[in-house]
Amino acid sequence: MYGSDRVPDDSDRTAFKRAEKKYKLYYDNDSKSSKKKKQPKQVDLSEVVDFKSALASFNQNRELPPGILALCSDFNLPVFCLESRPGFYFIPGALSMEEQCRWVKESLTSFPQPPNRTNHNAIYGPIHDLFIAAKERKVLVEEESSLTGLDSGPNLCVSNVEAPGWKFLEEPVTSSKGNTCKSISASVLLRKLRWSTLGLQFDWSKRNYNVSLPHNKIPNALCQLAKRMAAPAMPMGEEFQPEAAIVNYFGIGDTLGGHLDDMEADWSKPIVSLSLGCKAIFLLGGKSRDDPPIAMFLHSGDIVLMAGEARECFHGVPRIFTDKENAEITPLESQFSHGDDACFLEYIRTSRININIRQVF
Ligand SMILES: O=C(O)CCC(=O)C(=O)O
Repeated sequence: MYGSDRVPDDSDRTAFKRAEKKYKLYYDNDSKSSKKKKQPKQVDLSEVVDFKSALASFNQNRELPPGILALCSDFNLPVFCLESRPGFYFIPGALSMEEQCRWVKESLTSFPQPPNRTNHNAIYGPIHDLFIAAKERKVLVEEESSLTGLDSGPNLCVSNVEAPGWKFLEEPVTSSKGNTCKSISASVLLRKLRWSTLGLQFDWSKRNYNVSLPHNKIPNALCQLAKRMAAPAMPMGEEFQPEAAIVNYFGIGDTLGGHLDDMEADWSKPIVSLSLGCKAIFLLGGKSRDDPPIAMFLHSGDIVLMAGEARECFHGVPRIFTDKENAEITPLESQFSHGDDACFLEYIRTSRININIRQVF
């Protein structure tokens, strides 16, 4: 087929791609053209594993759907495994509502703070206090070089020869030449936040950890949580040392394509992955993209561990549900619906946050 301009059909795709396409958010064509709000296309979710209902049935009568096993351990929460994917563990509802609120807040306020890097670094350099700036409806404005701004009037963009960059201001400003300085609102930047990295910094361009980049240690409380939750994946009682974390932020229509996390030295150590906010579909494939993946729901408060053989399995997130009926975040919304928390509420009701914690060496 080389050189042909035939449009690829489903049979050309890997099993993983086909599943991504099946669950991805599409809109009904009809509703697009009408003035009515776009309606998401209906998806058949009957094959999506729901560990929340598996837990309910397990608690009621010790019964589990075929292929799902309950881990026997002295861990203080029910832990489920998949017969066909050794090394994969699912802890439904592992985080209390207080813990979920805490990590949502930290993910938006302290985790994107320099020296932690975010997807915005490449364009804007380090940005401080993005969430506060968004709350205060500020705009990020490009500073004009002092050479052009030296004898300008009071409207000039802030000059700084040493480190021209970007700065939060109350409103867009006019440059010395009378042009409006480049600017973007903080709330748009917050919406466009896709990832931040904690601890050892991951360099996406080189796909490795760059130990020479300035970094802080992973906050102690997150470290302790990850150590505690990693225990079911380490039955010999080994220690899990959290050294790096990637925080993924998902808005409406965002996805995370199928991939492997293969830059860590010791794959026997788990990746501890926390879900917060809107419900999502997680695809757990096999060692080849041609292996049909298992689809499962991730709810706010769930924890997934991937260790050993499961580290070699392709995985991704093709869908988050932001509509009221499917997002399943009413309890979290109520937690955030008082006083000073309205900004968190506004963000999380159409978003999902994933924090995945890793031992690198
Ligand atoms: O968002 C998730 O639950 C999965 C994240 C993930 O696979 C990753 O960051 O490598």
